[in-house]
Amino acid sequence: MAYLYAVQAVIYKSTGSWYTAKTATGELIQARMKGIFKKDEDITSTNPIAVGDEVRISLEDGEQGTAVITEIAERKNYIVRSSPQGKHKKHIVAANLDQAALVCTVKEPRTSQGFIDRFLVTAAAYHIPVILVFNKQDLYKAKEMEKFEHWQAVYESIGYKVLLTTAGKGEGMDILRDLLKGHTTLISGHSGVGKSTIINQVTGLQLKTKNVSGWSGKGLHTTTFAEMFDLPDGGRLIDTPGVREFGIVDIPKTELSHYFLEMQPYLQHCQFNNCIHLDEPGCAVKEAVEVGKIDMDRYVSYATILVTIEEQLY
Ligand SMILES: Nc1nc2c(ncn2[C@@H]2O[C@H](COP(=O)(O)OP(=O)(O)O)[C@@H](O)[C@H]2O)c(=O)[nH]1
Ligand SMILES: [Mg+2]
Ligand SMILES: [Zn+2]
Repeated sequence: MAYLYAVQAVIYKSTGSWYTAKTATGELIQARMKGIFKKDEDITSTNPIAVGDEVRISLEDGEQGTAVITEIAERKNYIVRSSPQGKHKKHIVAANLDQAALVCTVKEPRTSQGFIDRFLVTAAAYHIPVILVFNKQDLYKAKEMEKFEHWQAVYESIGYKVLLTTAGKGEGMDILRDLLKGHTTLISGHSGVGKSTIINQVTGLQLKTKNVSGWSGKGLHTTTFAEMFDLPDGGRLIDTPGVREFGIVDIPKTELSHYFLEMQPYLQHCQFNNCIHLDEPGCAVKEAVEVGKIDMDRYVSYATILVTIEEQLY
């Protein structure tokens, strides 16, 4: 088979064996991989190409406008979760991100702090800044507002941006648009929190949104594949439907505290330099928790994540 010509493109969608690639001129081309080709040596992932990847494609002669992916550019970064094909295999969710927006809700469905903190750890490990978008403000009564304000204080003091929005009514979208402009942003969060509603607001698209299923309070999944969308004023959004959690991969126990950013100033003051801040004497992190300089719930998240890390892997 002969190839017509080769061009650079960016992967906008992956549905398993076919990829939607967008060229610099904005043309969408269906592309696939042929055979096995070299990819980043240090990644043992179950998917060699992910949304956000920059690739080189060759148009296929005789085929109907389809192309073959011949090269993948080195990734600036990528975010992974453990693969459905095995706990110790990685699945790349998206590549080449500038930042992530985690959409949270205090109500319908309730996002747990554990979920938020696991996401923040993964993002910090990949040096990806995070915006926490608390959506569905219209549903918050005094109790939920109190919860939000507490989280806002905690996360802003660590250095995260925190927004309060009612995407359903377009409220808070201007600030969000400003933060998204010109960047590639991964948008994540539980199903039903309003990701598609937010994407529709900021892109002008009309993606399907889904009612939160009544009895469980958990959302239903509408789509399962990651997909990238262009923003009207420049920049892109990557939707990751169906991704409930990102795995804490590649983080040794002794390094987890580095990704709880507010713990960093205390780390060098622990008595033991391999302190994991659990039961060790002279632990500066635990002292900071005791005097309220580190939020107790954040420490609980830390300890909870710590015990899930399997030491023998490192
Ligand atoms: N009350 C309220 N409902 C919202 C808001 N934003 C989205 N929703 C609703 O929440 C449900 C789930 O939204 P969707 O965008 O599909 O969430 P996704 O699963 O995260 O993509 C839909 O019924 C939306 O209409 C909001 O700001 N307030
Ligand atoms: Mg959705
Ligand atoms: Zn310590």
